[in-house]
Amino acid sequence: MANTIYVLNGPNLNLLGSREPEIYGRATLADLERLCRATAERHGLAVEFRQSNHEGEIIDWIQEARAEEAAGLVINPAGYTHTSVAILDALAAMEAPVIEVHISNVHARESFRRRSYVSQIARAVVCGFGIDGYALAITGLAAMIKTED
Ligand code: CA2
Repeated sequence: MANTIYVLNGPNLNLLGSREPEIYGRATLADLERLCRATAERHGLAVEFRQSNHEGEIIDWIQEARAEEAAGLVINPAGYTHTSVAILDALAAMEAPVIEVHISNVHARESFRRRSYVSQIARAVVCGFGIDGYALAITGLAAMIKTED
């Protein structure tokens, strides 16, 4: 899967576009998936796009990305960003680059959102650009993949 990247989304991101538009915007998860596919395609990459409300399922997908030798992984762990050592451990086992994305600027919100377990292993972190942050993350990841090829 040398040309495939995984884009993983954590809990409640299935609600995008339906609530809290002042924080998360009006785009839906389907809009986000289209944006990720279009951006990846421009860089010659295929996308496995997933969302789950379950920590274990996200960990299974991270392990799948590793087993399938994905070229890289973009993850918005949502609330698990701030709590999950298990997701950190799964990501730490990845050799391919991992990019952390947040739709909102987590540093301008409640103080608990400033701590991210995932940032410890992420090659880059993007936050505060709305869903455009995913396009920036994929573009940056594509450059890393190309350089490290
Ligand atoms: O800004 C982000 O992308 C977050 O990862 C989103 C998480 C939050 O816990 C993180 O601190 C920052 C929450 C995702 C919930 O998404 C919703 C979207 C629309 C309506 C309600 C929730």
